Amino acid sequence: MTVESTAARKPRRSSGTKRASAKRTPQPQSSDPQLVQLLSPEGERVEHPEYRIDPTPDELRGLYRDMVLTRRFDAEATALQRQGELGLWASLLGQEAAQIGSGRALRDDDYVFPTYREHGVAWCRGVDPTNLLGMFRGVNHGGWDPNSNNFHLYTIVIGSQTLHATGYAMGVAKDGADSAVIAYFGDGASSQGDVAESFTFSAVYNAPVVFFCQNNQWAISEPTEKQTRVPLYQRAQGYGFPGIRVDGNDVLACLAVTRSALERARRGEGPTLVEAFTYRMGAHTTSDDPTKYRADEEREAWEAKDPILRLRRCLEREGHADEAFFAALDEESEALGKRVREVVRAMPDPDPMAIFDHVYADGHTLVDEERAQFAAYQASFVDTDTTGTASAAEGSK
Ligand SMILES: Cc1ncc(C[n+]2csc(CCOP(=O)(O)OP(=O)(O)O)c2C)c(N)n1
Ligand SMILES: [Mg+2]
Repeated sequence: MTVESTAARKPRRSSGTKRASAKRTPQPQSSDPQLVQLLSPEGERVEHPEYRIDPTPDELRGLYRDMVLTRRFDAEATALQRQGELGLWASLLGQEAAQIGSGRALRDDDYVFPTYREHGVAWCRGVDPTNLLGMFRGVNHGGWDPNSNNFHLYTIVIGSQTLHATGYAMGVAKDGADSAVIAYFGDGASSQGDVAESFTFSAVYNAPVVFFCQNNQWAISEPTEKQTRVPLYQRAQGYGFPGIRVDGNDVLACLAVTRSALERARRGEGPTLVEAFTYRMGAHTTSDDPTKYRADEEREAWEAKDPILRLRRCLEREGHADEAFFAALDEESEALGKRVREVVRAMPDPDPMAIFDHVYADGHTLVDEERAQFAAYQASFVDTDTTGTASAAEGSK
């Protein structure tokens, strides 16, 4: 060993010392035994020692229909944002299997705590897709009654819904009910303290909750390597509950794994972390431009694993769907797009003063003051001056 290399290996304390650059977290391959897969990207069934599923042809076609209609709805919402009808949209493109598979594993009495991207899960819960758009159009603060479909409102504060889900699940257990709770969150959210606290509480209190992490590889422009040094599903071990990684582009595997985790919760065996390994094929939201931070080849590689194409290949391979089925579904998709467009455009603007309602149950002097100020401001836009003298707008300055 040369003198130079010994010196280079000595730890130095100077603040200017450069640290070794971070290693990339190994990415699993489709053939990874730790990745549960029941359908290959070519649409062939894959055997798994622990997870099996035997859907009828009708159920297979149903899952396909769910994914196609969800994607069509999502594309329409993206277009509506581009046309100025929505302020923002967070597309689920590429994540249809993770959402439909897990969503169809739920029972009606189970309760869902979503992020802002769970349009496919909302679909499975029976929430009218047009209701998802009110908040993105800025005409309401939610758009549906969470208790009508056991589907909580979209949550933008990253990771916070895992705490809501945990608390709710602890309540379910206290009630002695046998329903389960599922919390959706992303790879980026896994770095939040709220998620760590949820893991601790749910484990210690044996709460009937499934943590469903859609690892879509990106948290806006931050790759998963910036969130973790170990595969995310392995985090569960440190909290004392099982973690499982599933091919998030395989709807059958997502259905089987989520169903099993929910059953475990119902049996009183506590939480499970499911990491659905998938890919966000679109932008983070319509405000984002992923070409600034990721290579086209990455997206192209994932296109070959498209969740919808995969199930279509399976349906065709096994002879469960013919051209008439696909043509009818195309028609249904177009009708959905048309309905979404018409309903959104007809959404009435809210009364601007309504923002002050429901801040406090019994009113508050500060809110009353702000309401009066805002009312005066609104009135300042009313053109009451027809004589050419001072207008209301000037008077309010
Ligand atoms: C507490 C909090 N911090 C930051 C943000 C801004 N933010 C919005 S989305 C996002 C990334 C979330 O990434 P991930 O959890 O992987 O979910 P994905 O958007 O990929 O579905 C961030 C940082 C936020 N909404 N809330
Ligand atoms: Mg993400």
